[in-house]
Amino acid sequence: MGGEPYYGPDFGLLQRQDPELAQVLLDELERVRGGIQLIASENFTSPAVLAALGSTLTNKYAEGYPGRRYYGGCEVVDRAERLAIERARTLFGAEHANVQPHSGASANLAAYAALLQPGDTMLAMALPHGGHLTHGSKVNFSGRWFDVVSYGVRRDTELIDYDEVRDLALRHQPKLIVCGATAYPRLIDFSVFRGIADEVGAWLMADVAHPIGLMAGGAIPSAVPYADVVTFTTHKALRGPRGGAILCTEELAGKIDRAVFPFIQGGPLMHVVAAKAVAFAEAMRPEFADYTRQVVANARALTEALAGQGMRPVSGGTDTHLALIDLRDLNVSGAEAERRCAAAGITLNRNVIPYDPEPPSITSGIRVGTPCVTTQGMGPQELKEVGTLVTRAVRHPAGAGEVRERVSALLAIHQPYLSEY
Ligand code: DSN
Repeated sequence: MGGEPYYGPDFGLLQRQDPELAQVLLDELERVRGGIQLIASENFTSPAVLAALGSTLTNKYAEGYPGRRYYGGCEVVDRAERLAIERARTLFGAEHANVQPHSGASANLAAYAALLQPGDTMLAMALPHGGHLTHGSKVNFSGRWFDVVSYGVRRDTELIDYDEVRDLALRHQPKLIVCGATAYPRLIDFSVFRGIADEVGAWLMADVAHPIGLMAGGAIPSAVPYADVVTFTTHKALRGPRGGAILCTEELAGKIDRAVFPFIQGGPLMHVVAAKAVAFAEAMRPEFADYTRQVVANARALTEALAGQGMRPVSGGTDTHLALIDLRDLNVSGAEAERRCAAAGITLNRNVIPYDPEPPSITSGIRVGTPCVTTQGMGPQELKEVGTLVTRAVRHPAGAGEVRERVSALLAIHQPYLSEY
């Protein structure tokens, strides 16, 4: 490693033309390079992805789909979208792909629009147990427009209670069952969900925004063979641009496409679609498979180090890229731990734990993840040290300066966005 940082396409021009805004970009780059990033849903895209994002494709209106647009001049951007669709289908072994959703929330909105009518019943994981806002939270469209029944994790094992899922499905006869989570460190058994969905005649949707990158690299089993619809984001472990996508069976292809456009979105963001194509191609390389296995090994090393120092992992550990840490025994809230870690140069987020007595603004837990640090080239040895640094930052706030020095030493070797990245 070494050399000049990568700033994005023609950064010099931006600096000359708009130094104020250019400084924001520089400061953000300095922020991420000056600390350890443990937010489980973030990553560092490749310079090639950034180049596509910074391209002239952002100028083009392309409502519709390749070969069926409502604007002239789409023959070139059609090629970008066709590449993205074909690469997504190949990468995930899916019958159909829609690469236009602007985000994971938009992908979920489109999936619901394709499969449900307002007032229909859906069964999904509760947000306080690791689900997502769009899985039926009362403050979200999903909770307002649908009759949502929620399942959660068992109090003793902190694992999904599949018996409860089946009982609720039999009792409420949902039209749609949603599996997938944002703060669940364990593997989800998609075959069990498929069986329950078949038993009650429901559609099965897997929102795998978090682990889709690990599935792409083969580090964990894929949801695609089991779910009718798979929604995901492209910017987490998958390491692509910020955005969403949907995979589905051929049977649902028309419904999903019409739900994305014209039902919930207008013109697609063609520069982002192009960047998704770049990321899908990168994820097909053998190095990406190695990366995903390393992400999981690193998460395990980090979690074991934390557990060994009295930071209890919810469910006892992790099978994925993230861990959820219960801080109640330390008498430190998640919000306070987040602040203490920030003071020591470590970025992570407070997170509710199952059956959390604290509200989401405070929480009793923190969530840590390894996609970023793995992209930076760290391995299990470094992650053990990161576990020690997180523990010290949380337990001994007065020693933040010392932790920060060790963070800097680690970052001197492992920095994102150098020319050899
Ligand atoms: N907000 C994302 C996360 O951090 O998990 C999920 O959408």
